[in-house]
Amino acid sequence: MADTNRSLNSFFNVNRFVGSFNSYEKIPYTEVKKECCFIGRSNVGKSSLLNAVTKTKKLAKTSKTPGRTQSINVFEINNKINIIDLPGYGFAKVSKVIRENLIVLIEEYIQYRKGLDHVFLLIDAKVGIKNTDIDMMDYIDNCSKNFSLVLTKIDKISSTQREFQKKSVLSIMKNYKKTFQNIYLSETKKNNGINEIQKTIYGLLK
Ligand SMILES: Nc1nc2c(ncn2[C@@H]2O[C@H](COP(=O)(O)OP(=O)(O)O)[C@@H](O)[C@H]2O)c(=O)[nH]1
Ligand SMILES: [Mg+2]
Repeated sequence: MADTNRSLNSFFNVNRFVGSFNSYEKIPYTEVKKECCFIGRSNVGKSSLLNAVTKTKKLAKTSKTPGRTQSINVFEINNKINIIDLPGYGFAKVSKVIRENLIVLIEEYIQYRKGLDHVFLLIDAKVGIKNTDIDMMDYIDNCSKNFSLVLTKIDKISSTQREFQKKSVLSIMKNYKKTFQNIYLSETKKNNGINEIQKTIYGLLK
C-alpha cells in the first residue's frame, strides 16, 4: 500500500503548468491525453486540491480572496493526463456579467472539450450543496459526462457532521445514476482523501 502511494505521488509530481486560457477552444491539443477537471464554487479549495494531488506546493495559486481565477488553467501530469483548474462559480462579489461569462466558459468547456473523461465537483463540507451546484450537476449529467464529488475542508467539521453531510449529498446523487461515480472526503493539509483521488485520476489511463 505504502509503495503504491509513493509511486502515485512520484507519478503526479512530474507536472507542468501549460497555461491559462479564456476559452476551451484555445486549449492546445498536444496529443491525445486523458483529461479531468476540478470545478466548484469560488473558494471551495480547487487549487489547493490540485497542489495536494500533484504534491507540488505552488503549482496552482491558492487564494484567501474568492473569485480570483477567471480562466481555465491547464496542468499536465507526466505527459499523460491533463488536470484542469476551472474558475469558481457562484461568487457574489463579481459583476453579474462576469458571473454569467464564467458559467458559459465552464459549461462550454464541459460540453465541447474532447477527451474530458472525468469531472470532480468540489463541495465545501461545511457549506454543503447549493443551487448553483445542482445546476452544474444537471448540466454535467445532460452532457453525459462522468463526475465525482469531493467534500473539501473536512477538518472544519466533526466526524458526525461529515457522516451527515455525506449521507445527505449521496441521497441527491440518486438523481444522477448514470453519471455520478464516487464521493471523496478531503483535507489538503493532512492529505486525507488525496490518495483515493490520485488513484481515480490515474485510473483514467486504463
Ligand atoms: N481548513 C482547510 N482549508 C482549506 C482546505 N483546502 C483549501 N483550504 C483553504 O480555502 C481557501 C481557498 O482555497 P483555494 O484552493 O484557493 O480555492 P479555489 O478558489 O477553489 O481554488 C484557502 O484559504 C485555502 O487555504 C482544507 O482542506 N482545509
Ligand atoms: Mg483557485
